Amino acid sequence: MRFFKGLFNKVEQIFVSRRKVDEEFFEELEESMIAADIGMATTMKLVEDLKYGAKKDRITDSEEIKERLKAAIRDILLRDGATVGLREDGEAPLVYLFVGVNGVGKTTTIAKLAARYKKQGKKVIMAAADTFRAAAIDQLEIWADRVGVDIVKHRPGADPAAVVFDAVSAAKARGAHVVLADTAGRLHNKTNLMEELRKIGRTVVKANGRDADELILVLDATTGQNAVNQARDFSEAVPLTGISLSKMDSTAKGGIIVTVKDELNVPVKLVTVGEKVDDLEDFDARVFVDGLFAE
Ligand SMILES: Nc1nc2c(ncn2[C@@H]2O[C@H](COP(=O)(O)OP(=O)(O)O)[C@@H](O)[C@H]2O)c(=O)[nH]1
Ligand SMILES: [Mg+2]
Repeated sequence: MRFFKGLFNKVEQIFVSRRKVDEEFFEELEESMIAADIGMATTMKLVEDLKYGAKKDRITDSEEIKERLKAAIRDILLRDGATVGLREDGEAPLVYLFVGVNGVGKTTTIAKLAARYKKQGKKVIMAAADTFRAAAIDQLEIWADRVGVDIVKHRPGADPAAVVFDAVSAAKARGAHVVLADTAGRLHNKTNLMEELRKIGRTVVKANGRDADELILVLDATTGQNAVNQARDFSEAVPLTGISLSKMDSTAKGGIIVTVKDELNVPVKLVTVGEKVDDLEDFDARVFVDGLFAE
């Protein structure tokens, strides 16, 4: 995972510039963590624990604090078991739904995943279930052509659940490995959107005999706390199984990975690191933590 180099630079600098462990040190540490997009609640909790431990164990060397912070972040990310990448062990077809607000990277993430599976010799079907905007269907179709996979689409304004039903049926008929469903990022209002996503979820059960194998919320890493708020909204409405974090090439703040896991218990499973079709990586929490503050 090349993306995380430098993600916590600001936090790391605290340990270089301030060796003495005192009140001011903890204040600066707290500021740097919030600046790195680790949310307020998670930051406060981590820093409080570090402060308490430092006092109790009479720690004077910030190097020791650094190791403890790393361990605490590891605990958060590995809590409840950490999987690497998407769940791929179900019987075909696997159904992956991608949700998230407009512009976060849903369609391109689907294209990248489609290209990956195609390369592995797997048959992919895209479902154009963002029927709210005609352009969204066109955009997914362009990607399907470019990558060379099938797409199931209806007319703009059609029922997105029906698109997903047809895509799953087509996947069964054609022996496809995976259905990648794009969904709308915005409807007339939020309640409509969430109700529509729930309906799509029920349709997957009807069509495939089980829940979607993954319900992935796509977030734009460059939007910081906004992304955390989106994660909260979506996780309250639908049973998210993971997060795909986009545009990690455009941000030096990786704290959101820690925050969504800590506050919402939703793991990051994928990250995208650019606009090219192979700019997609599985997120591995162990490798990520080991690389944090690497010299
Ligand atoms: N730099 C960068 N741009 C990205 C990444 N992922 C998506 N984008 C760009 O973000 C914009 C929105 O992406 P799109 O997939 O259309 O978002 P959607 O509205 O959620 O479907 C497009 O211009 C993408 O090329 C990424 O990992 N890095
Ligand atoms: Mg889109």
